[in-house]
Amino acid sequence: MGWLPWRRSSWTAPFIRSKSVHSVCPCDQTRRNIKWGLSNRSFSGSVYKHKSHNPGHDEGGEDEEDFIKDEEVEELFQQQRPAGFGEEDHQVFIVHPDVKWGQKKQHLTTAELQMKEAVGLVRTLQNWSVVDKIILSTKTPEKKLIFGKGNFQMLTEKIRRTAGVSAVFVNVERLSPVSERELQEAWGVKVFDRYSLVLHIFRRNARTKEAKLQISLAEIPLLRSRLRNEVANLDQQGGGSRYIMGSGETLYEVQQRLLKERELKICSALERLRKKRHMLRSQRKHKDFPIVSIMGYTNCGKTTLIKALTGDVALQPKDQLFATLDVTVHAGRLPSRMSVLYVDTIGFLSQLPHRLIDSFSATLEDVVHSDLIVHVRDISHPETVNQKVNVLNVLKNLQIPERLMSSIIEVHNKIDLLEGYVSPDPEAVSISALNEVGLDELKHRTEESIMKSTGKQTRILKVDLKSPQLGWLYKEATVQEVHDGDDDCTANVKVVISAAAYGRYRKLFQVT
Ligand SMILES: Nc1nc2c(ncn2[C@@H]2O[C@H](COP(=O)(O)OP(=O)(O)OP(=O)(O)O)[C@@H](O)[C@H]2O)c(=O)[nH]1
Ligand SMILES: [Mg+2]
Repeated sequence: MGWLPWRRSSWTAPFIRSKSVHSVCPCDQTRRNIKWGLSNRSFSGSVYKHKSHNPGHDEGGEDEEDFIKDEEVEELFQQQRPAGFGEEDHQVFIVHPDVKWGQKKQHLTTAELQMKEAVGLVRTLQNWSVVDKIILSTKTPEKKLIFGKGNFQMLTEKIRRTAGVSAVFVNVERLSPVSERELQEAWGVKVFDRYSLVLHIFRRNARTKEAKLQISLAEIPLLRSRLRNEVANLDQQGGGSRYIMGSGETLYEVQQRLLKERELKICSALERLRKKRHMLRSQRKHKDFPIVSIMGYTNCGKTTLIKALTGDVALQPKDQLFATLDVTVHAGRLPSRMSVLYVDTIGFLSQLPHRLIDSFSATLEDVVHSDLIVHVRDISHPETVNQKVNVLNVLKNLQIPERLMSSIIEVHNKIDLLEGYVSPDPEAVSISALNEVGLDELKHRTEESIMKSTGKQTRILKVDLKSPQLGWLYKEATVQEVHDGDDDCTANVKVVISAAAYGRYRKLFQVT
């Protein structure tokens, strides 16, 4: 699914939300059609490369170069930004509406923890700061001004009296265009909600073409809101809904049409990236590497863990929310010497507006095709239980097959921060990714699970050294040991091999 230096002390609860991830993007149907045609080893965010027995990591990108040009993506990314999405820095006043009753009440957390998270989100943006904050109760969160009359007046006075405020962050999922406009008018500064703030963070952290396009797509609803507000303003001056002479369209309709065209352009560019990956995959010979998806709440230590498991120096864990915005693949080895591919994924966050998740869910769709999911938890986090619930809800909504859901390995990370930590769940693996503690057990558990899910087996094969059998096994399976056979021309070879590869071996070399 990254951003500002994330202070551990001021930590908060990030986010994935239990919401269907199937998106409303107009190119969805095309995407689905393409998806059905894909091999079962597809990864939207990345293409993996096989380098003999030392496959490296790959962040996807270079191979798609000629398919969609940087300039084309940059144009879409830079051309139209929602208001307030420039490079400017803000001094932010945070307002957290505390809903005490009704459907919108949050049951698994507290207003204080949610405020901490809000502070963390703002601080994730470099050079942004929090000038003041307030938790204010409301019985009418659905109303335009969110608060009752008295509280709203008090809040407005407080904001206007606070020196240096350049923006207000209202810690709700999404403000309606009308609310946004009226709050901006009342407070005289830019107003952000979670959707726009998180998108802002995404925008600053986006590096790859796919991330940039996904962000541009997620920004479309903000552009629509802005348009609606602009037209409302123009109408007040008697302008927006008039027909443009000779066109039969109003200004609003023209701008809406342009936005729709932009949306389709972005969808088509995303589709081209996917098609290209599909093509590249089909061109490569299928390699039998098991795939392990590393998932979890943002900042729980996914990237740190993969770095520790693979020694991949290119990986850069950061004390930031949403440091990883793209799915990347990294090769490592299990105790039997079997090569395995670890997939680093975008972190989850609770109460993230579903349209945002929709845009990024494509990067998670392919997790469905992995052989194992490792769920990493920051066990030192005050909201660790809430985070687990969020992550599992999202996984359910991704329609992960039951075989994967039931074999998830839960990892309790950052145990170095909790003295003498003993997991209450005997099935969980306790580790410190940072200090590389507990990784051997994790690798053994991973291997055990993969052997089960892939049907791989350890076999001892009698190999004819005059034939290319041994070379083939080195390429297609994991050779663990080679011992002299009964004569000079044979060897006994211990391999880990899948049922499919063993079938191919027997057919190719006519072994019974
Ligand atoms: N103390 C401690 N810190 C850790 C451990 N593992 C990771 N961290 C720190 O936690 C922060 C986040 O680590 P990342 O690996 O970037 O987390 P992530 O889950 O990939 O985060 P996103 O990509 O933003 O979702 C970094 O500052 C890490 O150094 C650990 O075992 N102990
Ligand atoms: Mg990461």
